[in-house]
Amino acid sequence: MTWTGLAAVSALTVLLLNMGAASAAETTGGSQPVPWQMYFQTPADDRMRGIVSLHNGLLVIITLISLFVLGLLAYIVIKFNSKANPVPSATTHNTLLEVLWTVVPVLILVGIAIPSFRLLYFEDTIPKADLTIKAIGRQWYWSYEYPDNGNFAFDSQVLNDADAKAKGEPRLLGTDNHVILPVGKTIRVLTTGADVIHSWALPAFGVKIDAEPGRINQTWFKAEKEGIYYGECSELCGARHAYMPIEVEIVSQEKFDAWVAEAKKKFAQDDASAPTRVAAQ
Ligand SMILES: [Cu+2]
Repeated sequence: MTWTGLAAVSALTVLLLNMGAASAAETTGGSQPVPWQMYFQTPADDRMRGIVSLHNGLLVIITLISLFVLGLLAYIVIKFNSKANPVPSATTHNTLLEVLWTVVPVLILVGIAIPSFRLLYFEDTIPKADLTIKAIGRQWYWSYEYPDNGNFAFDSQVLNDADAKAKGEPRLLGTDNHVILPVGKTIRVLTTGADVIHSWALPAFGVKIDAEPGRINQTWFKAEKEGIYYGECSELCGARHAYMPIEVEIVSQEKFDAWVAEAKKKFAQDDASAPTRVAAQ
């Protein structure tokens, strides 16, 4: 197979996978998994777009390398088996070949490392945050605190199937109280665990960060479109690990302000300095 052929196969693979993703794409914002989905959820910010494009690039590179190695193996098996080549060559060294098979892989790895590190530092460097929230992983639900908006806090529990259906929420992803955040703002998310290690993950924003007891981790994202985005606890944390979804609704600043005013009353606490609440179950 020629190099053009190999490139065509790789491009086709990427195209097919992307078509799968595109069919699940929504123009209005919001994101959740769909049945039989094999590719990423539609990216909702620069961070996730960066992850997807790095993935697509790597897919082309590893496909080409795999096909190249497979081709070499097939060539050797056919050309140099004992029937076709009864008297093997006694050659042991080839300086040019040895330099090439060292230098070329190094160059490929450096080529991969550059965009990879660029993305890593983009994710790691938190821009000046407009708003901070804190997500606390518990066995087995999430609690949220809004320190910038009056320090109210609430628990977010999974809906049972009947309630989810009644509220029009996806099964095992909808929650009774969900996170609401403004669109177009840099949101800093602090995470911690109250008991064991959990992980706060929101695939459309490329966010996945451990929530560890005794430690605060931080990450960020910036939503471009209003809508409801779903995620799940992504660190195996116990018996009901599968039942602690993450539901984040992105709304306009006005709607957010109105919700904050309401939430301050709804989730008012006796002692603002002790936002940790007792489990509802
Ligand atoms: Cu968990």
